[in-house]
Amino acid sequence: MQATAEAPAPLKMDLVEPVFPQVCEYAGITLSRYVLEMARANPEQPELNELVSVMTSVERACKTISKLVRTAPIESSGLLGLEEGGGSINVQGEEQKKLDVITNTVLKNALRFSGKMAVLASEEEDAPVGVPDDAETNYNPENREIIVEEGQKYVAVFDPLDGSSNVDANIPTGTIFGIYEEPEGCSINFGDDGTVSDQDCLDATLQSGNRLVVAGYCLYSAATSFVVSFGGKTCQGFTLDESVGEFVLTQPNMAIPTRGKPIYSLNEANRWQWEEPLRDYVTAIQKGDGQTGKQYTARYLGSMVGDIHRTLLYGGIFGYPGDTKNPNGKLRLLYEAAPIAFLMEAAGGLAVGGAGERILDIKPDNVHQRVSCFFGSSEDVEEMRSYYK
Ligand code: AHM
Ligand code: MG
Repeated sequence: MQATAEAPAPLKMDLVEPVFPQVCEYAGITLSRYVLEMARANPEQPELNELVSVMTSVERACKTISKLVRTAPIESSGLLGLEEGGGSINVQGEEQKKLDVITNTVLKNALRFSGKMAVLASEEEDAPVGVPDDAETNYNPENREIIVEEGQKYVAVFDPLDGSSNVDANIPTGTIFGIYEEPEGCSINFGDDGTVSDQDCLDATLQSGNRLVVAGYCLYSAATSFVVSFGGKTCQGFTLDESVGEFVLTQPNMAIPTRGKPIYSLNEANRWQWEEPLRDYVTAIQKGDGQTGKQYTARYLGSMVGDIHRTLLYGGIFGYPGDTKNPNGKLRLLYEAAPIAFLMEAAGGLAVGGAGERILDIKPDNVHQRVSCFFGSSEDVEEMRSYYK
């Protein structure tokens, strides 16, 4: 059984994976080397060289956020608790933590100064923000011939600290990011004062996940893990070696088991608001009456990046379904569900919405749009969908 009826749209890039015939026995394969080799392995895609600086910025921001999250519980750091003592609310009506705001600034600045960004959209920003190219002003003040070439520009979407409501209790959190190319024919027009029209930014930002060129997450837990897919064909896992401050390849070519460990991961407090087929599925796997005959166990952190990391490694199913109170669930399509769906499919898993549609094929209508979603081992996700037939 297929979870989606129509043939999915192809991915944006078809990349040759880098090979590593020689590996330094002391340093291993670092994330920086992987990204550089990816550009060398695909010389016919020169824009990958520009993605190198974008990825360097994301990597640096994640290392900084990892350090901030780790030191936050130390009282003198003053990083825990709510922004402005609790009065600060983001555009989605949620209270902002101090760390939500700080980590948003860290990631935003890192990306802005990569010089490759056209637009940035974040869970913590009301609307996408344009990034004016300041190269000419900074390096060509006398209006001489342009010395800094304009290259491919990118659109970044991110959730700087997903699961931040857990952070005071030292429960894992994560950064989720996705990088799109600026759409063809799109030119973001900056006014004399450097402002950009909301519509220009929106048009560049509202792309479906199958247009992603890179997506990934960084999990801040007992170790800091960075999982990334270039092009959506493979999924690579790195771990931060804190002694040298480098991400090292520890889980090459991550592949989610077709049928996972018997684990389901859902906020079951919402069970009585779920659709009946979903309730029936969960009841069946709890009793050992599902296709495997095994009794499933529940694992739910309430912090998606941690739940997704476990699901990628062990398999099973994770979801945040819509319910009668919130028909589209809780998770945001653009900067939460789509980047995770990109990784999940790259690892051989499935990522579907509430009607069984492929999440990567859903085109967002607005930046903070929510989507009912399920991710996991293909056989587990298909078994769940079979209850809807
Ligand atoms: P956030 O973006 O405000 O941090 O919320 C997203 C988080 C996810 O990490 C997690 O899967 C979900 O919220 C948990 O929500 P709930 O507490 O309703 O189960
Ligand atoms: Mg979030």
